[in-house]
Formats: sequence, C-alpha cells, structure tokens
Amino acid sequence: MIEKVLIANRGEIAVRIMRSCREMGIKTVAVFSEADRRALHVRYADEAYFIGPAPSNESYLVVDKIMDVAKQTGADAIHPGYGFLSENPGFAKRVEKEGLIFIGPTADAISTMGDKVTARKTMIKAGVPVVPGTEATLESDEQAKKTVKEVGLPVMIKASAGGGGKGMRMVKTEENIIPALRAARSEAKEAFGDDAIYVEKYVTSPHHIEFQVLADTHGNVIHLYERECSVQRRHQKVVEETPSPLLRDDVRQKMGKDAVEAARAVNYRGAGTVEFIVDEDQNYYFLEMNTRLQVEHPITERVVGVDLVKEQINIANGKPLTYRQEDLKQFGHAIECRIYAEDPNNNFMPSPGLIKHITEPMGLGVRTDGYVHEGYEIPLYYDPMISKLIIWGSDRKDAIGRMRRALHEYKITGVRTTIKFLEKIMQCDDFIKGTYNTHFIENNYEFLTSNEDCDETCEDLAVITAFFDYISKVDHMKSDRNVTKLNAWKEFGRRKGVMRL
Ligand code: MV4
Repeated sequence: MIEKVLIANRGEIAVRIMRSCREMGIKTVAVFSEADRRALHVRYADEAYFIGPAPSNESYLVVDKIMDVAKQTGADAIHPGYGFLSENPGFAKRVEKEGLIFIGPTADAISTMGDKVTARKTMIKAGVPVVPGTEATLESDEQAKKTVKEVGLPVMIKASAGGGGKGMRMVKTEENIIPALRAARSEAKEAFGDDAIYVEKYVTSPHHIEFQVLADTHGNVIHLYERECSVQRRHQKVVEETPSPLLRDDVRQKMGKDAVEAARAVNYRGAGTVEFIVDEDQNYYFLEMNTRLQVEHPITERVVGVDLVKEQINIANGKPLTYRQEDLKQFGHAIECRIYAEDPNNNFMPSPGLIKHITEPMGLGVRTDGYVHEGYEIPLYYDPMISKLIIWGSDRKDAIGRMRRALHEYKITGVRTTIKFLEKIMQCDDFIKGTYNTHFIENNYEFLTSNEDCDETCEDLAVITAFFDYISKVDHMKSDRNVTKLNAWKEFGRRKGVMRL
C-alpha cells in the first residue's frame, strides 16, 4: 500500500494532489526548482527537496534527480501531475523498473496514444469512430497528393507525434497541399524529432468534447461523462463546463461507451481523457487520448461527485474501482475558468511578477485551486496559470450567475490577469445561449477584449478598493469618517466605471 508519494510537479496541481494524499493519510514529498523555493507546494508537503535551476529541463524534467529524491526519501509512488513528465513513457518505465509505483497508465498505453497514427489505427480496430482520413503516414509528395484528393478538401495535415494543435496545417486548395505538408513536416521534425505526417478530413466549426475515464487493474472501465472545452484560444483552454450545453443525451451515451472502448483498446489503467471532435450534426470522432490527470478535472469531480486523485491512488494500489457505471450521474452544472497572469489587452502576453494583493472568492458552490499568495512572485519559467475557479450550480443558468459573482469578488493586483476577460465571456450572448463552438473567442474578440479600464488607473483603484475592503472588515476602523470616505471612493470608482465593490 502506498504510504508516501513524491509529486513530480509544481503549482496548483502539486498542491491539488497533496490535498488528496493528506485526506488519505499518505505522506507527501515535494521537489522544487530555484524559482520555487517559496512556492506553496514546498510548504504544503511533508518534505521538500531542491532539484536544480529554474528552467524545467534542468529541474522538473530531469528524471535522474527526481528518482534520486524518490529513493532517498523512501517514497513508494510518484504522481506526475500534468505536463512535465506526465506523458513520457520512458519516465513511467523507469519508475516501475526501479520498483516504484507510477500513478498513471503503463508506458505502453502512453506510447500508443502519444503516436497519433498508432492511436488512430488502434481506435479503428476497436470500432471507435475517427475522423475520415489516412490510416498510414504520408510518404512521397505524389502519394500525399493522391491521398488528400481521396479524402477530399479541405483537410487537416497533422504530425503523428503532435497533439494539442502542434504541427497542424489546414489545407483548402490543391496547390497548398505540398507547401503545407513540407511546413508540417519541418515543424514536427523540429518540435518532436519525428516528421511522420497523416491527414484527416477538415471538420468545420467543431466542438471539442472530452470524456473522463477511469480504469482499474481488474478489467473495470467506467466513464465520468463529458467536459465541453470549446472555449479555447490558440489551443489553450480558457473555460470548460459540464454537462455540455448542446450534446444530445443519446449522443452522450454513445460517446461514453466509445470512450470506454478507447480505454479498453490500450488496456488502460488509471485516469484518462478521450478527446472527441464533434461536428454541427453531432457526429463525433476520436481525436486523441490524454493519458494523465487534466487541468479541468475538477468540474467532473463536482458534477459526478468523485475525487479523481483518490481514485488514481486506489487504482495504483491495485484496488478495484469504488464506483460502477450505473452509480454515476451528472448532478447540476459546473464551470471552470482558468485565471492566467496574462494581459488580454496586449495579445495575452504573459505577465509574471509580484502579487501585491489577492482576494479570492468564497461561498456556496465555489472552489479555487491555486497556489499563489500575497507577496508571491509568479516565475516567468513556467505556465502562467495562477488558479482555476470552479463553480457549481443547480443548473447552467445558476452556475453562470455564480461564476459572474465569483469573478466579481476575485481581486488580484501586481500582475495583469484574465479575470475581466472571463467576466466578459460570462456576459457574452453566444456563451449564455450555449451554442458556441471552437471559434467562439475569435468570433467575439472585439466584445471580449473591450475593456478600456485595464490600465494603470484600474490597477491603482484596485489597490485602493482592496484597502477599503480591508478597513471595512476591521471593526475599530469602521468610524463614520472612514465609511464616508469609503462611499466617496466607491462613487468615484463607479463614475470611472472601474470600481468593482
Ligand atoms: C481538427 C480540426 C478540424 N478537423 N481536426 C486542434 C487541437 C488538436 N487536438 C486538434 N485540433 C483540431 N483538429 C480536423 N480533422 C480542428 C481542430 C481545432 C480545434 C479543436 C479543438 C478545440 C479547438 C480547436 C481550435 C482550432 C482547431
């Protein structure tokens, strides 16, 4: 039985994993880089060890260093979180070779799903629908041209080693086939050291809908329903929700069964996500499988009522799943907003730096998974995500209302954030109607970024707001004079249209 887990990650997900470990009475070991000495995951863990300089290829990605800490601390398992080493089959293999438990799938399942052409072949064999296209990689230019014509324009040319939109080219016209193929090849070679390319029919105005699955080592596989992830910007998810607002229930049931089949086809173990692309008529096609815990997993936890990290650990302990498919229902509605240290008014430039003030939302139906605090400096070396705001409501309308309220309460100063941008999304007709697809952000860009008040003045006023928030909480400062002052500031802020008290 697992008694001590090393978490080979940082940030909110490291803390998230440690929380479940603590609830289960499992000891935790953190690893940290130079940039993370003061980070929350270091303080939260029972033990923490330094593993090197800030760049992740000198710390969080160095397998030898992580294995050394695991062995020296007597950890019996390693949880990789997401990103970093989580989908590295060599790492999974190494952990098991050294007699430790990898909290995740087998190296074989990671490899099969990591190679998109192999994954497609495996799905075709398992009877899971894939986007019409090639079963093999494209070889010569002549063969590529012929294949594209068979599939029919427009097409997507994709890198087999890719995924998440990397090494992908859309082709609309015949004369673009060869240039797109060359571009995708060299990009893939550069990024993955593998220039294998395949082709799929282009699906117009698609939805991205993914299914959460859990598989134990006794042959039980279940799905925990879907997450609608169509609100994306440059292949980075911004908002996710469950249930999907437009998925028909008959389609949902079939997709769930196919997600389970996809997992079975690779002898899956642990938590995984099967991504589908869904067209306007709700035809769905397997796109890829993510063989890890995902950023957006909390919305599933909330609506289905399952702690996914606990399930991962139970599975790693060789226990059977705690739930049967027929026990699982979707209850209410959950939405996640990702809060990034990025500037929406400057093309989402990362905005690392010192957090001067932070007030996080609280109350009924609110969960924040984060790791920053006042005085913390967001390093520029890693993903700029600050936190995830996860809201539950009895239905979608209730959840949107609560998300707007929670975003209104959320105050961060010192760095630029995407909070106001997210508030705009929650006010956007296309989002409220629930009819949006993957083009949502580009289709509504003007509306979503029309925030004249995200400048220095706003920043100053937010600090003042935070100050008055504070004095209104402290009893001895609640003199009549201060209340009058507070109201004057509120009025000033309202007139400028920036005060959010
Ligand atoms: C596609 C597609 C249309 N047709 N494949 C983007 C990320 C990667 N996982 C696959 N992606 C796409 N593949 C075919 N055959 C459109 C996209 C796509 C997309 C998919 C999901 C969410 C957002 C997206 C944004 C642009 C393109």
